[in-house]
Amino acid sequence: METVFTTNISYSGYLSEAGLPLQPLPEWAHTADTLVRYYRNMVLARQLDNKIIALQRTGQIGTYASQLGAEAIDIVLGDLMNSSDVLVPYYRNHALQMLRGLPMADMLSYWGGDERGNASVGMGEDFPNAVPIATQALHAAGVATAFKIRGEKRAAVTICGDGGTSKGDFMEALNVAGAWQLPVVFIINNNQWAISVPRSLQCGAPTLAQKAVAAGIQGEQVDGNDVIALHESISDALHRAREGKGPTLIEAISYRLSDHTTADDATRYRSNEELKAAWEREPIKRLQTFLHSRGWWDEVQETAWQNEVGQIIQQGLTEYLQRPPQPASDLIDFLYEKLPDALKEQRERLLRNAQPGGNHHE
Ligand SMILES: Cc1ncc(C[n+]2csc(CCOP(=O)(O)OP(=O)(O)O)c2C)c(N)n1
Ligand SMILES: [Mg+2]
Repeated sequence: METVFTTNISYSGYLSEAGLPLQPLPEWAHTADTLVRYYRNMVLARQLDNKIIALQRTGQIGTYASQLGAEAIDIVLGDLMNSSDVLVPYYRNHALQMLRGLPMADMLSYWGGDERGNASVGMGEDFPNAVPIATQALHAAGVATAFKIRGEKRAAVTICGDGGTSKGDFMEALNVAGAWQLPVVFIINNNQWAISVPRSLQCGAPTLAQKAVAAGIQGEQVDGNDVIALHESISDALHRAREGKGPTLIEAISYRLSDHTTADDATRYRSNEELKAAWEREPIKRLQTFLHSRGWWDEVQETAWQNEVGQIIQQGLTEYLQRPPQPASDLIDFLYEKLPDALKEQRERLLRNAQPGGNHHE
């Protein structure tokens, strides 16, 4: 018997949980600029996330999927993707969408139940949120196919959760990306839970990254709480895609520090000990410790930035809350090119019964 194929899956990390370098850092991490920007963006993402949950609790926004614990993945992707690349996100990428141009008020509108927030001009050619699990992986493969046919140096980037990797769509997308060597980067936000299903029950393989191997794609694991490791992996993958060197699958190991959504109560299925241990690994504190140790960030800057972030959020929030609600006729208006008679009548009735001012935020 001979071995016809073997492979290895790498795992990379640069900063320990305590914010100490685990290995020599890449050149760009020897200066403050990029890392301080990452830090500031993560702090903004987290404060905004907290604020949105408070809005949901007071009935001012709908069911919301928190990003708590996944900030590093979004922030680094947002920095490294070119505006000409295309993002095909899932429902946990608010910070990334905003870094790519989605105005905060539009993002809030979407989560407030107004679909117009999901069709924002700020999104450029990026795709809207995908709620059906893993369908976006195939959309990204389609986008990447177009880039390849046109000979454009652009990358399609798509993200899904650990649970999403069990869907046929995900495997189909990997397969076509490998077969056609498409310029696409697949990111798994492996936050250890798919609602109440733990990673251990999700898949029998020791890594999710190895799913790439069956498709002829490079697959790797990276510490998803470590902005330096993420930066290295993602910039390589984007470069490879744009240069026609093929797709990459990156499994970013993170942890969902929140409930699945505001409609969930994770205390019913996961232990406090596990959550407590995960807080020790979260991405913001460790980068803050590292920045402090280099003298690149201090308490004065922290206070100033926290205040500024508060104002930025307040501005977006005010804009959102002041928006007039969607006309009730929108329920019907985009369904047909030519409206059937029965719906015409219903449309009239909807408009007649619509409350002036609406009840959007109540
Ligand atoms: C096709 C489909 N099936 C089921 C659901 C219901 N659902 C919403 S989120 C979710 C779990 C997803 O977990 P994971 O992929 O790990 O992503 P996470 O939410 O943890 O980021 C499920 C099953 C759905 N949205 N779409
Ligand atoms: Mg998950």
